[in-house]
Amino acid sequence: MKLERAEIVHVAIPLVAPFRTSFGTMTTKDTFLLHVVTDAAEGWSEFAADPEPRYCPEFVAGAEIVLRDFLLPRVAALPRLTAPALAPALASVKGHELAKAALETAVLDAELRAYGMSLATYLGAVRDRVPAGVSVGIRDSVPELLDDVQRYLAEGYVRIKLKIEPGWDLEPVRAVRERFGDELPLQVDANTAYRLADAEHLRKLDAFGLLLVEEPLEENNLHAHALLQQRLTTPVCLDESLHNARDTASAIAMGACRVVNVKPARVGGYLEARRVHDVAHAHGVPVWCGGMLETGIGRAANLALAALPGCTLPGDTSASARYFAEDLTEPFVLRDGHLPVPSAPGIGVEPLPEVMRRFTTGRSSLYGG
Ligand code: OSB
Ligand code: MG
Repeated sequence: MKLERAEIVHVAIPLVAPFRTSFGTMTTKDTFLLHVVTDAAEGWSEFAADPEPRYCPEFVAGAEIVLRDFLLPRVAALPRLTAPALAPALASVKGHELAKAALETAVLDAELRAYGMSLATYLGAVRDRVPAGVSVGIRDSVPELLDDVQRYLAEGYVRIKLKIEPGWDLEPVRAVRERFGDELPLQVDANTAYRLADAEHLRKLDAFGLLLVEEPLEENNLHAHALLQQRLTTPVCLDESLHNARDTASAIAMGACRVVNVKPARVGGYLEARRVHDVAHAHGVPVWCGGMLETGIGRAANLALAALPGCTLPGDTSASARYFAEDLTEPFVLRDGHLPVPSAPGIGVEPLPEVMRRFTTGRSSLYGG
């Protein structure tokens, strides 16, 4: 393949409800779609981060510059454009995994469409539907939280993840356990809000039979996570601290995590995400596919990854209606607590032109055209 054009479409889509985590409150999904045109086919992807660098160092305006000035020129210079050729060609640009992931995914979408193969088949998916969990944001009061959880369970979600932070941890977890019972698959995500000095406090979570506690301590502090894991019976799961398969192997070897959250965007794309999965699976460490409140474009691809054999825990890939009144693609609908894995070529979905137009806040050409 040869790259002919690359453009980005900025979109801003209101969330159905504000989503609060320990790092901030989101009310709108504000990002861009990346559209690549090659001589063989076209591809789409979604940049996963936000306008502000609160979850990770990357952000929307920065990613646009990185793509335009550093990543796309290297990709355009490739004699033969294929998705696996991207990571080596982009290695001289440090970091920027989320921007690299957007580019690799759009190219992979085009390449797979040219071959008529789905991303799920390409990655080695073993399921055609995957169980859906849901990530429940911090609320002002416990009764409001219980209402949210009640509603999601009524919709069929098979696993609940509560966002926690200091001051919003033991009480909401206890309340959810008391109301919905010990059998409910339940986990928590701190998004780096605690310190190792909080270990005795975090140990109180052990009483609630949680599936895992996600990224409790500082990003990239594998040593502290290993020390914490020694003091907890609840499995530690890493999110922000895992940037590639090598980190994942180190974290597992050190005992810094007993579960892996794989987000393709965070590790530079689906090819590295597959390797993260493989490393964890080879060690018998359960994997699940995380999310970044993606539109249908990003979620379609995540569902393919969630269908791999090592993804033995329900992921954060929820239905369109959990995020948006109107999604950019045909909506993903929950059926018996599961979402379908797209089977059409590439990521299997496309933006609906009319809907995309309504949510578009700007367009720019980054290469060609
Ligand atoms: O830490 O997993 C996270 C959303 C945005 C950024 C980080 C995280 C999340 C979620 C929601 O927990 C996952 C989703 O439903 O897409
Ligand atoms: Mg997380």
